[in-house]
Amino acid sequence: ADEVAALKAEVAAAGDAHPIAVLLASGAPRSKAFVSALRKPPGCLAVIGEIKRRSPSKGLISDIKDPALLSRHYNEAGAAAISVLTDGPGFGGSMADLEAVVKEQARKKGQYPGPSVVLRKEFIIDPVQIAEAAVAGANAVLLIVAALGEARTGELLAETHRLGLDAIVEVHDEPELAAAVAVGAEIIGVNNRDLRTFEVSLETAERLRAGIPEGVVAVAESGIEECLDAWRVRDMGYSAILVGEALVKAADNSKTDGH
Ligand code: IGP
Repeated sequence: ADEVAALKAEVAAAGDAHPIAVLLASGAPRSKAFVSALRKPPGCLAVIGEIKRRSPSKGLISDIKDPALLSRHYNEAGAAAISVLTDGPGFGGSMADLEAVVKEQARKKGQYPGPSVVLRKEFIIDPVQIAEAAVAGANAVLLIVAALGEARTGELLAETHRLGLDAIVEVHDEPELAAAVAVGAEIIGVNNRDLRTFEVSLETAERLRAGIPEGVVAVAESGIEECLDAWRVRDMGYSAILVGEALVKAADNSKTDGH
């Protein structure tokens, strides 16, 4: 909340010309690039690779020297999208990480098959953070129903679309799923990790799958450690997975691109 207040003050001090102020005033057309990247035919799975340095439950995951290089490795391995944690206190991320990954995605455009789309992973509570994500070049944000409640999730989803971005609406139980459906989420992420207890179980994804309407992109998040886990959620009918720790740890993060 302090960071949001600071960002708002910064934008206000810069006046109407600040790119975030301009975007908030005028909105932007939607490309739907992110949602399109995650839509897969049955039997196929889109992978969202996450740049995750640390977490409250695991502590240090990896000392990532070069987030742009890691995102390129994800692309080379066939990822459909990149998720970048920008939360500093809990996850060691930053807007600089997001900007580095966006820049790399723009640079590599055309070098690999597949899309170059980026999710800003942050505890979003205010439209100014969504505008900040858009100005930084992200294609989507995360909206967590457990933190926002149904009404606020709906408001922020409308703002996300007005600002030209897509949103993953995150749920981890039946009432939250009902709220996500009620507000018209186009992408629903089922988090297998309970953010309060940190307990992880793929049974959450299994239990909630039937409640995700046809036409909505179903994403299984957290706790996917090996191929068998991915195949399990694919067979439940998910079209995408969001993987952090397992992919971060599979890469050699000690190197930089040499720039
Ligand atoms: C990735 P894992 O278990 O593969 O590292 O999880 C991702 O799902 C997790 O980072 C996540 C998250 C969140 C982090 C899901 N929802 C909300 C912060 C906030």
